[in-house]
This record gives sequence, structure tokens and C-alpha cells, in this order.
Amino acid sequence: MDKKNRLILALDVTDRENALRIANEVSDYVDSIKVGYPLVLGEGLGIVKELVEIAPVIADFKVADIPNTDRLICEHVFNAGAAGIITHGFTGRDSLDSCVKVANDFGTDVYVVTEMSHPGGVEFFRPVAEDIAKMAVEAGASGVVAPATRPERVKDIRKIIGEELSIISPGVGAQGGSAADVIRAGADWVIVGRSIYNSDSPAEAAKKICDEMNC
Ligand code: NUP
Repeated sequence: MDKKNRLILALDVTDRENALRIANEVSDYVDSIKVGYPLVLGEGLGIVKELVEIAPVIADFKVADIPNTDRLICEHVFNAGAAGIITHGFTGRDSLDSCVKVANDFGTDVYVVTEMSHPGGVEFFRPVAEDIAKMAVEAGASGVVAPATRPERVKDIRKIIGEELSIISPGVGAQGGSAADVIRAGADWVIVGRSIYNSDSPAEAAKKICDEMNC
């Protein structure tokens, strides 16, 4: 993913018309559009094919299954045109290897969740986040997902993964995190949803976040 704006739009609206309108409005300010279950369950995987005409798409399916099922999910997602996928890591190395193998075949990216950004994200993830980050490096993932709500954890995770892997970081705005703080802590991109798509002017909201990050 080109690091121009350092901003990834989390497009969690559930209908095609709003999704395409918002994506078009913010396209100058985002490097990628993240789609997840809300939009794909609302409109089908075909929406990815439409959005890739506007910006590269990351599919946030937090893939978390046995290797064969993970492989099938990744193949569908990349055949639909996504440039990247978000997977869980707690399912173990063989499951992650399966996702990375498919991504390598397609020339796409795998981002592994380390510690989630919401308050409950510390309950079970905290003790294993660093091991998951290490595994992401060893498995050859492109990057990890780490919480903008806890920039100190982004710093910890950056130390573990080094400079080769990217950190994409949700939790800015609606969840209380600051884009500037988490970029300073070592994130490469922030992921922002509600603060942009619920705004009266998504483009202005996206521009404001970009300005905060000096991009
Ligand atoms: O730890 C995570 N936290 C998180 O919010 C991992 C995620 N993938 N996300 C996603 O980022 C979440 O599902 C949503 O799509 C986006 C954040 O949206 P918002 O809080 O900016 O609206």
C-alpha cells in the first residue's frame, strides 16, 4: 500500500449507495478502504469489486479458522479484488501460514490482529499480543493491527516487529485515540470509521485527520 495519506477509511456503512458516495468523497485523502462484515453482509462481496475502482481495499474479516477454511476465505476475498486481508493470529501458526501462502500467490497483504482497540481488547489479547506480533514476523505477514487507543502498546509492538512490517491502527476518533499520537508511537496508518462516515462532510473530516498527521 502506498504511504501517501497514512489514512485508511473503515467503511462500516451497510448499503452500497452510501458506501460508494463516501468512498468517492474521501478518495483524495485515503490510501485504502477497509471493508468488513457490516458492508459485505449488507451488499455482498461484489461491493469490493466496485470499491477497488476508487481505492485499494483491505478486507477486515478477522479470519480465524482452520488452515483449509482460511485458505478458502482468502481466495474468495483476493479473487474479489481486495489488496489485503486482516486475520487473527490466536488460531496459530498453521492457520496464519495458510493465509500468507494465498496472499503470496496473489501478491497481496496479510495484516494480523495483535491486541484489539476496544476496552475488552486487553482481557484476552494483552498476554499474547507480543507473541502474536512475533509470529506475524516469522510467518512473513505484511503487517499487524495494533490499538490507537493505547499508543504505548503500539510502541511495544513496533519494537517486536522492527521496521519491515507495517502497523495499521484503529481506534482514532470514536474510540478515543489520537491520530497524531499513534503515528508518533510508530503506526504507519490509522484506520478511521465513524468520525469520517458519520460526519456531515466526510471529506473535511478525512482532511482534518490527515492534517493532524501532517500528511
Ligand atoms: O482492534 C481493532 N479495533 C477496531 O476498531 C481491530 C479492528 N479491525 N477494528 C476495526 O476498525 C473496527 O471493526 C472498525 O471497522 C474500525 C474502527 O472504526 P471506528 O471506531 O473508527 O468507527
